[in-house]
Amino acid sequence: MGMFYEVRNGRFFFWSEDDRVRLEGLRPNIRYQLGGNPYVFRPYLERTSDGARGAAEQHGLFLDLALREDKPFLVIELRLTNRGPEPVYLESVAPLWLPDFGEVFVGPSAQDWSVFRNGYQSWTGTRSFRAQEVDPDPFSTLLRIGLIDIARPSSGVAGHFRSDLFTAIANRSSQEVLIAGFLDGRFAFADIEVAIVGERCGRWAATVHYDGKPLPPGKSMLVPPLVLGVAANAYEGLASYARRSGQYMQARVPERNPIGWCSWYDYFTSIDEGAIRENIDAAQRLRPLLSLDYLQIDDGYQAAIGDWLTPNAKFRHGLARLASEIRSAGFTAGIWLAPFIATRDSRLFAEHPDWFVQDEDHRPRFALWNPMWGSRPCYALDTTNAEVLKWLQEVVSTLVHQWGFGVLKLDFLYAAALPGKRSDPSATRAEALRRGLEAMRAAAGEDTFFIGCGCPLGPAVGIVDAMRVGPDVAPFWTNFFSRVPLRDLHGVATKHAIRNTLTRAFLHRSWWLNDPDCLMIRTSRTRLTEEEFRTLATAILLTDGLLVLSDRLSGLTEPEMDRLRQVLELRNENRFRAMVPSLMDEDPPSLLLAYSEDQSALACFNFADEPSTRRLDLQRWFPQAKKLFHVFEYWTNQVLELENGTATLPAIPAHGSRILTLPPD
Ligand code: 9PG
Repeated sequence: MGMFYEVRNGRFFFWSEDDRVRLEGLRPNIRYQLGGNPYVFRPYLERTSDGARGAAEQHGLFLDLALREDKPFLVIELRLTNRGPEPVYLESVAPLWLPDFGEVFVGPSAQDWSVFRNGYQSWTGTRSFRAQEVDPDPFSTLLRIGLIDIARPSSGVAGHFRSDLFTAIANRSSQEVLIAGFLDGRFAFADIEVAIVGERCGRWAATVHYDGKPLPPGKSMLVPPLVLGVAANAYEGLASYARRSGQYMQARVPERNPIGWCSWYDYFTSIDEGAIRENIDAAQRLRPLLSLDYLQIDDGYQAAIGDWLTPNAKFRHGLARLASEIRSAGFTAGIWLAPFIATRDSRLFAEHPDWFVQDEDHRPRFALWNPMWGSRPCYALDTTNAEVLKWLQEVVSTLVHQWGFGVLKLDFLYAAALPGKRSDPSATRAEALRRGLEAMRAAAGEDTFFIGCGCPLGPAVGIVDAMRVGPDVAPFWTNFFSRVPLRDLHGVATKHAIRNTLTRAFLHRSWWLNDPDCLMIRTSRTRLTEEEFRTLATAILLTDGLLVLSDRLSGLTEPEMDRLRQVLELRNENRFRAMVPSLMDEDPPSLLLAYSEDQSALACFNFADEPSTRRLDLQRWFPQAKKLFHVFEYWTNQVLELENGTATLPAIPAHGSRILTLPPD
């Protein structure tokens, strides 16, 4: 489906083939400072002969806008040139912005709209919202700092949504979905804002945030291109956006999706050398059934947050030895670190108090307080400081080249992008983070597998191999904390992790490998029910996400081994490509389609707290269902009859899921 455009009276008009989607009267909107004064520049672009270009000028700041078609998208490209004698300090550049008299139209009644709101970082809850809903930020500043962008909080107003980098806007009664997104999120944060006021869309803006970055005299720069398109299906539209932007940003997408083990979700910080050894042995014994690629030591080995090369008393023989034991057993050794933060009681902080981002009061920028790490706060490192980058490279180089770690789980990465004063004021917050990541990649070399975590998405594309796309799983479904202060959306809860696994599935293999977080196989030391375990496994496997186990492997019982066998059976034969058909209609989405060469599957989730039955018209998604008389249900081993391609699922228990498997088309 194509998108058409026109420039009239200096304003842009876009519409779809059957006119269900329209954006009318848009203009660029640029905010900057010059000589200490703030200005806005909202030009009516004069069109050139082909209609696809426009130019304007204010204070020597030249803007050149070009529109081109790159099917199925229209690409809007802005170039800014400073022809004045002084630097222009850019606050924000919106390639497209809607003044009051403009209009956005996605089918009739705006009240029937649904807006996909992508979150800022790995852990930010991501979902679609209906026009009447409020996007709820975590309850307190203390919680917000590690989950959303504190510089861009939610407005808290019903119908007002701000989505990081990309969005989809759908209307119930329309077959067309508007897709909008920036092709490049590496060097500046950007978002798309939509406000639905009554029956209308009162605001639409696609904005790049430059955080006061100077554009020196005589210099010119390209603003991240914005793409607009219409799709019949939001998921497919977002998936083609993800492919296009992934290519643009030169994403790293390893061909092989490794299987790992991580110490966190059974031991938490209570790990020691003995525990790691026990798991090395157990992982070897697992071999005929499962060949793990890597064993990763998580949080708990370090003397302090920030002192990554100094192990604590529980790791007396050091990490090099443990890494070599992991390698001798035939696995890649992995290690966790939070490279951009340090606690007040670390040696790093004591020795280099000047290496940190500063807040408004010239104090080190507070980055988080984690009760698991004691009473001291953590601060954010200034990754625009050359000495900090050198130190980061030493840490990574030691871990990788001297001690032999081949997998690095890099956590709490958002800290490098927190607002504040840095030694290089010309870097945007995204650039600061990117420089820290680039330094680590350069030190590690190309063969080290990076897993990003707690990370704003754009700046990590092309650097990490895998990226956590949701909050932490936990040995429980939800709890009071995740339901109330975290708004049943953000932060630690298996339910929240599963939601993001589904809502961000289209990024997989376009921006990186998606890491949906660990699968816990165990049946004890967990409050997850059998049904909840299956739901987690279903989401991880059918989206082809990274499969990482996180149990004491030595203690796995026979029923737990059966669970593992069942999970591996589903994975081994397939590399699934996922599709979430109800992305815009439900939260969390209850359906997941998965296609592979030898099998198709339809998963149905019951996120409700009581059992529910479902009738599923399989023909809608699988033409082959027409010729079938029955389908198999994977978890219960039942055979279900098909009537005209429709299956009736017996009641799915609370938080449970079912997988119907079909032959490929
Ligand atoms: C280790 C863990 C695991 C996990 C990561 C990350 O805000 N907080 O206090 C907070 C604590 C832990 C956390 C996220 C937030 O989890 O996602 O896989 O590595 O760190 O500490």
